[in-house]
Order: sequence, then C-alpha cells, then structure tokens
Amino acid sequence: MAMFTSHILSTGWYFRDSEDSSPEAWMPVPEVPSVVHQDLQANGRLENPYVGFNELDARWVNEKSWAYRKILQTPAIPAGSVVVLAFDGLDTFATVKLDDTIILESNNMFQAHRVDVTKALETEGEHVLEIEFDCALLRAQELRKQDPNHKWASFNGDPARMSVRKAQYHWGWDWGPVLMTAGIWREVRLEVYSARLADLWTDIGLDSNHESAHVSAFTELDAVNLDSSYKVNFTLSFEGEEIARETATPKDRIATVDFDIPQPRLWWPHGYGNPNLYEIAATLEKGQDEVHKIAKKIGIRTAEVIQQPDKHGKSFFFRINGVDIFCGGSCWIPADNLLPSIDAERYRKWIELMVAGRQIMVRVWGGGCYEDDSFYQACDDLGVLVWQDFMFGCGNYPTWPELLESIEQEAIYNVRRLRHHPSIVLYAGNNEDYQVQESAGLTYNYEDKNPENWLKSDFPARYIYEKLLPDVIQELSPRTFYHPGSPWGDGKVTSDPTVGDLHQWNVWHGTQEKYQIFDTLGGRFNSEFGMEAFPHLSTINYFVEHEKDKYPQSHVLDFHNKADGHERRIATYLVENLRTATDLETYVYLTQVVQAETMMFGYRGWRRQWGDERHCGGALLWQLNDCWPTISWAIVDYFLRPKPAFYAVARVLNPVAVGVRREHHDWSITHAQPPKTSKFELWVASSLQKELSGKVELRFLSVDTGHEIRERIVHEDVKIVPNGTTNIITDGVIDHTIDTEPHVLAARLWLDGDIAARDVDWPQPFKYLDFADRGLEVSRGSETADQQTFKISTQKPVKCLVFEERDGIRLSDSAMDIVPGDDQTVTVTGLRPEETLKYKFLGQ
Ligand code: BMA
Repeated sequence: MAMFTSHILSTGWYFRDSEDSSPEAWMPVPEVPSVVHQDLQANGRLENPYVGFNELDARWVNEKSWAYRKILQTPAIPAGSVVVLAFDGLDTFATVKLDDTIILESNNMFQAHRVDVTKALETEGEHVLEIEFDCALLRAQELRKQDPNHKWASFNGDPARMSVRKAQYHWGWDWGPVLMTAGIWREVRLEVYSARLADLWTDIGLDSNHESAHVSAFTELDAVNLDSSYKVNFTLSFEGEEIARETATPKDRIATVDFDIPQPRLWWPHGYGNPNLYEIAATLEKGQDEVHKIAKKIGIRTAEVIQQPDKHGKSFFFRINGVDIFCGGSCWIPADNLLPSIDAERYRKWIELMVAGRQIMVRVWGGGCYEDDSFYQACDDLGVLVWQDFMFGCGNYPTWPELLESIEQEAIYNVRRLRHHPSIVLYAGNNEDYQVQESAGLTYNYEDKNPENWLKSDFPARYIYEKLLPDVIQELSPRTFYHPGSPWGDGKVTSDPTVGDLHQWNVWHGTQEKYQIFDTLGGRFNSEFGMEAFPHLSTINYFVEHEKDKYPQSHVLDFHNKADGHERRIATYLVENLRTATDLETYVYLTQVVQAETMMFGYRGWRRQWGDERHCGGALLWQLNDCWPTISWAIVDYFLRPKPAFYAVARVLNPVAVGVRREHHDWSITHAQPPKTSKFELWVASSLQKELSGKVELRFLSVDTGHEIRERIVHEDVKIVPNGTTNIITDGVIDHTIDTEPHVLAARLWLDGDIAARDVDWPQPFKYLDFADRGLEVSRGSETADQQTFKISTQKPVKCLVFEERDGIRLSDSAMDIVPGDDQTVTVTGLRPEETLKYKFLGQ
C-alpha cells in the first residue's frame, strides 16, 4: 500500500501580462507562493512600491490580469491512487487550466481548493498548468454595477471591494497603499495517495478543579476505496514524550478516540503560566502499512467571555482557566501588502515583541486576512490570546446567494484550519460594519429574530454576522466564543459604553478629545483606540529618497500618511501639548511623545478600572504594526522598530503597576488659567493571583529645581489586592496657592525591598514647562560582549527619555521619565562594548 506523498510546487513557474500572448512575455517567478508585485520587482519591471511615490507608478499593475504557468511532470502514480492538486490560496479571480482544460474557477482568496487531476495526468510526460488571474479591481466594479439597488455605504477603499472576497486593505486603507495583488499567494501541492487523513481535530474538556482533562480526537478519512481495513492510530505526547495511545476504526469516514489526562498541564497566556502544548498525532494504517500521518499542537484550557449584569451595565472580559484576565494588547493588520513575503520567522518576531511589551491579546482585524498558520503557532507557543475577526470591514456588504455560499465555504475552511489553536479565544463577525449600519441609517431591528427578514433589509449582511457565521462556529468550534461584530453589544448602539466592546475614536478622529481624559471615554472592553506617530527616522530614510524632502510636512511624507486630515490632527495634538519643532528628527520625536502619552493615559486608567468590578475588561490599541513603511497609528513600524509608545504600554501593563494622576484641568477652555487646586489619586494595579505587601512612596518634585517641594508620602505594608486595584489615595489635594512651583508627582512601589514599578504624573501641558538644564547623566554600567547597561540619573525631572532604536538590539526600557533621587538602569542586548546609543528627551 503506497504512502501519501506530497510535492510542493514552488519552482519552475513563469508569469506574464495576460494581454501579452507572445512567448517571450513569460518571465520567471523566483518562488511560489508569491504575488505579482514581487515577481515584477524580481524581473526589474517594477520599482519598490514602498519607496517615495512609487506606489503611483505601480497603479498600472492593479488594472491588469496576469497568467502564471508551470510545466508539470506526471508523478509516479501507484495503482489505485489519485492525484490531487491542492491550492491553499489563490488571489483572487483564478481560472486554473491543465492542458487547456479548465479544472477550477475560484473567486475567493480565503478559500483552499482540491482538484482531482488523476484523469488529466494519465498520459505520462509533461503537462501545462496555467492559472489566469483576472483583474480584481475591474471585476469588483462590474459586480457593483450589477447591483445598483444595494446601498454601498463604506469607509476606506473603493466600496466595490465589498463584492469581492479578497483582503479589503488591498483597495487601500487609511494606513496603506492601493496595491491590488494577484497570484498564488499560498502553497500549491501535488498530492498522490490512495488514502489520507483529511483533518484532525479535538474537543477538550477540563474539570472545574483542573485535576483531569478529557480529550476527544477525531480524524476524517479520505480514501479511494472505503473498505473496513483502515485503522487510525492516535498518540498524545507532551514535550516529545508519548503519554497515551489509542487505535480506532473509521465509521462513516470519521475515527474517534478519547483520552483522559490526569493532572493536565494547562495552556496559559504569558505572565499567568506556561503556554503548555500537547501534540496529537494520527497515523492512518492499512494492514502493516502506514499510509499517512498528521499531527497538531493543542492546548488544554478553558476560555470564557464573562458577560454579567453589574453596576456598570454588563461586563465583557475574558476568563482563562478560571482566572479573570485583563487583556491589554493590540490590533493587528497584515504585516505586509505583499503577503507571501512574510515568513514564519517574521511572524514570530512580531509575537515575541508583543510578549516583550507585556501584551497579552492580539486582534486580527477584519480588513486583512485569516493569517498564516505560523502566526497562530507563534501565539500558541508564546502565550498570546487571539481575537479573530472574520474578514469584513467598514462597510455594508451585499449578500447575493453565490456570495453567501462562498462566504460559508470560506468560514468552514478557516475555522477548520484554525480551531485547534488554544490561542484563539474569540471570533468576531466583522470590523465596524455595525457602525456603518448606524452612520448610513440602515435598518437594524434587533428584536426581529427572523434571518430571512434580515436578508431582505438594506443591511443584509446581518445575516452573515448573526446567522451564517455563528452557525459555522457552533458546528465546528462550539467552545469558542462568537461575537457578531467589533464593536457590538447586545444590539445596542455601538458607542454604548455599558455593554459589549467599544472602538473609541473620539481621540484623534471624532470630537478630538484631549488624550489626558482617555480613561473617561472607555467602555466595557476597548477594542480600538489610537494616536498616530511618525516612524523611526531610519524608516523614514528608507522611503524618503531625497535629502530636500526630509522635513515634517514634505510631499512624500504626506503621501506616506493615508489618514484623512492627518496634518490637522497631528498638528492639533502637538500644538495643544508641546513646543513644536520644524526639524524632522525632533518632529518625529514629538509625535512619538504624544502617542506614548496617549496610550499611557488610556491603558493606565482602564487597567485601574479593571479593579472596579471589571469595569474595563481589556484594551487593544489601534494598531500594533504596519503593512508598509508609513506614518500611522502603529506603535511598532514596518521594520519592527518600536516607537516610544511600545515601552509606555509595557510599563502600564507591568503585572504590578503603580499609578498616580492629578485631575485633568483643561487649559484650553479655561483660557489657560491655572487651576487653584488639583485633586490627585494614587493606586496599585496587580494582575497577580496572590496578595502582596509593598511599600508605596509619593514625592512632589519641582520641575524647575528638582527639589522636593512638599513632604513625601510613604505607605509601608500596603496590602495589594490580587488581580485588581488597590486604591491608596483617592482624595489627595494639591493647593497651587501654597505649592506654586510646577511639580511632578513621582510614585514608586517596592516589593520585597526592590523597586517594582514607577509612575510620574506631570503638570499639563508640557509646553508651559521649562525644561532647561536637566542635569541628566547617562553613563555606562556593566557590560558583556553583547549586553551593555546604561545608568541614568538626573538633577531635575526628565520627560520621555528615548534611546535610539537600532536593528539587532533590544532595549529593556525606553521612553522613560527620570526624576532626581531615583537612578534607573537600561539594559541593551545586542550592543557591543565599542558601540553607543544616542538618546533624546523632551526639551533637550
Ligand atoms: C478603525 C479601524 C480601521 C481604521 C482605523 C483608523 O476604525 O477599524 O478601519 O484604519 O480605525 O482610522
């Protein structure tokens, strides 16, 4: 009995413009998977679209159709075997021909396809495999025209995008270029077999006391001849060691076994325990022969979303293995416009960065793609929770029968592909489509529970989010929580802060509130909020080619910022808060200070609210990453260079964090009259499970002299509430008629005699402060061959000390506030003894 064999078809491909039928038009493809922009660049036909204005010179590519071809050799086909061409992803309108016969037509890049080509390859020798990719840009416009009665309301990109199942950001977004890719974007294989295991999945139950787990494992048999002689041998291993083995005979093609695991090693998000993974393997056997083997890593854990009525409305937070978890993290967009260019290592680096930044949840946003397996594998391995949107974003989607059918297949395929990942704890129906429903005044009667009526309404996609997708989840991954949209809450208006999740854009977009009040604008779970900042200077140097363009408002810099009104908004937040600058380096830094402050003001307050009956269940900033080198809300740029906000967020998400904050006094609307008094508060937020005892100190330090202007407050033996907030001072008052000098409130927390956390509250806005002559000293401390430490001290308070980011180095901290009498140390990994780092601080 022949073994299952698989040949990856990655080489020997050629491509050409479909309209150019001359034989010389074929150009070699370096490697498949790829998309046409990569292949054109490799052939010298396209300049890097990420540099300068090249995106515009690449527009012609978007309007073309492309053909890919490869000569196939008939593989050895043992008697009784079939040959299948397996496509994991075709982008997007693909007609696949084998020797001029159409074998597949596909119009959804999120689906995989399997085509039996046994007959077609019967004759020995060479066969021509050709794939025509029809122009998705034009096809979308045609499809839209065919349905003029649909209300094509949307924001971002051409509304016609909603007619096509292709990553929506390819039509351009408010952080990304218009690059309409086409190509074989995921693996294609030739498989030869008489039988194979088509799928392997599990259902995992965990006892409430965590003493034992029950794993049911299932495989699906796909065989040419379904006789009863097949057996499936299942093994369960942990850290490479087999712990259990069972054999089953398939019934109706499904083989099932059950394992009981005493004392299971649970999968935990990082910071709460190890992300333990088991391996489940299934071997298909016929007689003595092993025919096919597949394996998956699985995790034993429970994941719940707790929605209970409470004094704030209705809660929305995650409980993993019985532990309530404040989910601080980020929203994720595709890490590149040219998706196949992201390899497993780059995905891993992104997730490693999240862990280094103490972020615990990533939201895969609905305008991108169902990510590569290696993305979720990295999340499983490193203990990062995943909020997974379905791929719909910012629009009123049509629901033609053939589109619904395609969407259903897409959902089935992807949920099957992803369901074993313990990291995935929530599926959401879409991104902001309910907001479009609201803003466009479309019909949404929550009380009407008849899905057929929804289809007939002017918001027909409700059928997708409240019927089609939840049915798929119920069938294929019933233990995973399903949420109709992000944001969404029990059918209430999406801006309702008392229920469901919330996208809070009234800082930056909307009413452009001051970021200092961000904490007062949150809801039960803040799944989007953001502030733009320029990327690292070396990233700017990558896409700005000419020295003459290296000033903050240059044409090319504006071109690399796709957000409507970005100049006004950046300017508003800078002018309100900081003394602005015109040199690029300082300007970059200032925008980054604003972003870091914004993120801190949001996260810090919302984490504090966690302790108030889970008032806020989590915060996912917009956005972690970029898909090209650009100016956006990302806190880490395209080249994985962190912006200062990355460190500000990490500090606020410290497992035990101290917070100090004086009340907001709005200087703009009081005609810049200073307040007479300011209340202040001091607290500790802990995500640890045990009560701690610590010492908390608060000092009042003059910005001008660095001296303590008032007696410090010290609380010894503070009992720190586990997994909650400990309020230490709630009614502090600064009397500015007595303490007239502008001063910072500098808080420190000691645990077991060591400083465990710091926070500094500053008089606002920074532009009124005099930052002259800080007396900052940065000196070298201990060093090894690849690790240097820097000791930092100051005579007067320093705001946002940022160290240079350099590829290959890692900073233990940055974007720090330094105050007198509290020296700090930064460890730089990857820096050699002879190298040094530049740094910058506010008012330098
Ligand atoms: C949110 C997101 C994105 C957008 C971002 C910034 O609404 O869902 O669509 O990029 O805001 O505007």
